[in-house]
Amino acid sequence: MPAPQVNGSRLMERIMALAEISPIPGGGNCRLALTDEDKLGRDLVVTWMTDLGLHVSIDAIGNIVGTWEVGSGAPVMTGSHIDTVKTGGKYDGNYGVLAGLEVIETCQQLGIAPQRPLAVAIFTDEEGARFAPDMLGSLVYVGGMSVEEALDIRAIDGPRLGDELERIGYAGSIPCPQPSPHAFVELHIEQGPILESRNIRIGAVTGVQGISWTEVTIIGQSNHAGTTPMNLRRDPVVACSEIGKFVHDLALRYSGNQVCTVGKIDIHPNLVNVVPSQVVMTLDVRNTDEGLLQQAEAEISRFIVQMAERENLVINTRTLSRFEPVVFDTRVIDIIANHASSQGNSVDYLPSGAGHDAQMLARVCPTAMIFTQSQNGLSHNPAEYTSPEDLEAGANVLLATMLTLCETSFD
Ligand code: HGY
Ligand code: MN
Ligand code: MN
Repeated sequence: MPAPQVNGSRLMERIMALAEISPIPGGGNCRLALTDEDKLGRDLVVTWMTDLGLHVSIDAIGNIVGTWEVGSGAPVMTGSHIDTVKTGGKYDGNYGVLAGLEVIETCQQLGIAPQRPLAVAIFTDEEGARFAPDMLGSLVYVGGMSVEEALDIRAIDGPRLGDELERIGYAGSIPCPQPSPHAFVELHIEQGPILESRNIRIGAVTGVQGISWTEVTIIGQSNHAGTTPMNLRRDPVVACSEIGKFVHDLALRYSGNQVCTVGKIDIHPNLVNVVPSQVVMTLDVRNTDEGLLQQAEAEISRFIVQMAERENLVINTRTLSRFEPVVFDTRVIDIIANHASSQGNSVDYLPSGAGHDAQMLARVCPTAMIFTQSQNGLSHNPAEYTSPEDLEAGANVLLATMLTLCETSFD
């Protein structure tokens, strides 16, 4: 009996329909977490879930779970996110959610009756771009942060998370942590260059690298740009520039999987003729090795103290996100790799450079991920692209993997 196949064009139709919500030039989307645009995306996918006859639940942090209530016991769950960064692509997160719906619709149409319920989750605020930390909804889902603490998080534009959840109508009543799924598998684009460079169609993901986000507030003294001699200045931009260069050079010095990014800089008062009074900048530091990540953090902290002393500044730091590297369950990884190759795909193993909701579900149940290629390794960019053939191939691996997980005991 040939393996069941998803309907690739139906999957693409849904991906393109969701991409119509808050499109940006270049073909991507801007649906920052808990904005009106995010609400519109949520409403559309909930409609699709309801049309499929799924039981739709919304929990206290706004996670949405659509469950096809067949079989018995804890569900096999897939899912991802549909919030985006400001310059997001069509596929980051969206693909994994919509492929989950495609898996269920395919089973329904082919009369496949899984032994366990199948669930598709939309986790709140995976990106962390508006409300840090990232993977917030799945973190709360598994009990890694209390609902109360999460609801009080402030957005970079000011609002309280709980108030935004109420405002968009997704403040659910189901408490967190939620019951653990039987197993979790997330389908996602790689968002990096590895699969394409190896000419591999499917990635069996071994884990997720460690993530360290820090907000650095550098306080100096505003002054006149024309009258203030250089030796009397307390200019926070000098420290900001040197910290930016330091973390870049550190990443090159560590090489390997070490990456460092300064993604956000806010200068106050941000005027041409005023020596700034304050700079707030962010550091995104990652490594697959926890020891090296801690070493990098320690070096950066020491350098920041030196900058404060040398430039006569006050520099405060605040951790926005800190997650250790995660290793996925080899039993799930093997199921993915076996299905991928038996379906005729080239397969390889790789860690994820990006954070994903799967890294949180891995705390509570057997979990792994499936990757498909990102053209030119591009992501968090409206030009993000994965071919329909690859998207369909990934969804077929997800279908087979979820059905096998339904029949797999992990005792
Ligand atoms: O930051 C990340 O790795 C993910 O996109 N939230
Ligand atoms: Mn993502
Ligand atoms: Mn992302």
